[in-house]
Amino acid sequence: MPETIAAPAPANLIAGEWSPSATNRTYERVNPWRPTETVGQFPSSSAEDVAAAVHAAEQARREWAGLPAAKRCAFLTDAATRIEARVEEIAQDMTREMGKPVRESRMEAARAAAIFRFFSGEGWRPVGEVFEQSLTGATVHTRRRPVGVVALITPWNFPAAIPAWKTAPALAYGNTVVLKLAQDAPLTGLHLARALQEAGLPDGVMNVVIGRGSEVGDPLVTDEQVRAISFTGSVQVGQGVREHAMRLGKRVQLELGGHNPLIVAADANLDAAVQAAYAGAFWSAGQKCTATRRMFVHESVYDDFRSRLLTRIEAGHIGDPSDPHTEVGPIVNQRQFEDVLAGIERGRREGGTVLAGGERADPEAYLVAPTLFEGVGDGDFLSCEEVFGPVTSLYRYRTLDEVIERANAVRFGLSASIFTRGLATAERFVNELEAGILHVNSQTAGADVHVPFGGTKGSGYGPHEQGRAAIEFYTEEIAVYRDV
Ligand code: UN1
Repeated sequence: MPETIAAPAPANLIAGEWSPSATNRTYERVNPWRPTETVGQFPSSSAEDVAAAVHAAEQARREWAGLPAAKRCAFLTDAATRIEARVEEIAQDMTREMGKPVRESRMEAARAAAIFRFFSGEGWRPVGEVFEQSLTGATVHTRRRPVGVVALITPWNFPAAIPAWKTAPALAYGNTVVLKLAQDAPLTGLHLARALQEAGLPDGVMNVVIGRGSEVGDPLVTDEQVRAISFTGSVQVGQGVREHAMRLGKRVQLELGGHNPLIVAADANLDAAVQAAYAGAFWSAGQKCTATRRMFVHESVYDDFRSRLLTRIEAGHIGDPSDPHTEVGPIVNQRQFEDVLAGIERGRREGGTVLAGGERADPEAYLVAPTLFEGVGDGDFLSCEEVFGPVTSLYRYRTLDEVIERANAVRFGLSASIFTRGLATAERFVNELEAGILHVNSQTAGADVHVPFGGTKGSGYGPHEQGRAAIEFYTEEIAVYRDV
């Protein structure tokens, strides 16, 4: 085992070597809870680093694809064990670098290990189907083949889970990888790379590049040796990635924003609905694309729900993300923090009433108090655009027809949830809500590792991620006609 991997070096990983950026440029990442505290210096990579990483992945591609899947997956099993052993260390780094409350960081680090475990099992699954030729009865069979070099562009808000759920299937199905880690949270993803390194993954099979999207993203997407791009991030950047990819004839998968509704029906268990509303809107400071942005409450229970939610907000623990009781920590960086405050201001200007929060909650940290609006019009900014923070709005509704229509009246379709005890109500919601992930009596966020994940409408593009669904993106299916 090379000695250079003793610590998660704040470096790129190219062809099995931890290396600084080609220009030696670095940037400093600060802790969003205490922005005077530096988390580390990281490489500020450029097109040159991307070219080296892609080249390494291309060199490693044939040999890796030629290994039996079970052998490839043995590396994932080993890495899963290493990640499990370091859940606490990974969680602490995650909290320090991007401000996720440690209770959620721990769950996420454990989830990354579970994702590696799930995909390690893929080495033992069938790789095709058998058919009879229609005229002769001779055999036709299909086979899944890896796509080749894949680029994985990942965000800061799930810095363990998302790199894991792209990397693990990419490797399991025989692709080689260039993983771009988010500038705001590189340390967490480096733990995953280190675990794979220590498991003995052959050099060049997985490469990691850290840097700015504008400097690293474009050369990565346009490099002709990159055959497929999986991207999670903002709508605007995602659309640019898709345009480039389509023009160049590459496979592309996008996970973008959401504007997720929670519906509280007249017959809901209100206590459970309030807990889910709080968690969905405010945990991780609302920095999830699955966070609850709109809460539609039946008029008969509106006042009751509103006062219980305000009590819950009052009782919520906000502040230092390294405190295990904290539920709402800081916003990731100053720019995002200012965007969230600007979104709140716009909500006020357009006539919304702030029932709770609405302001900075700590003089040093990028902390925004859980913010609840009322009186926001359906066509207003807050009802349509994603403000990536702990900001949500309450709406009153009368009929199921009306609420389904209003819930669907956004360009996004990632997740949605309903609280009801009525089977018929739940059934209509399940049939008619336009979203990729529907919850009956649970919050809008959260995703199980073995279940397909992805949005509809403007929330995503291409095949879903996670579970066995991931095979669609990371393999190409071929048909083999066998005659004698
Ligand atoms: C979750 O809700 O646990 O970036 C996962 C995001 C989503 C992942 C959400 N792609 O917020």
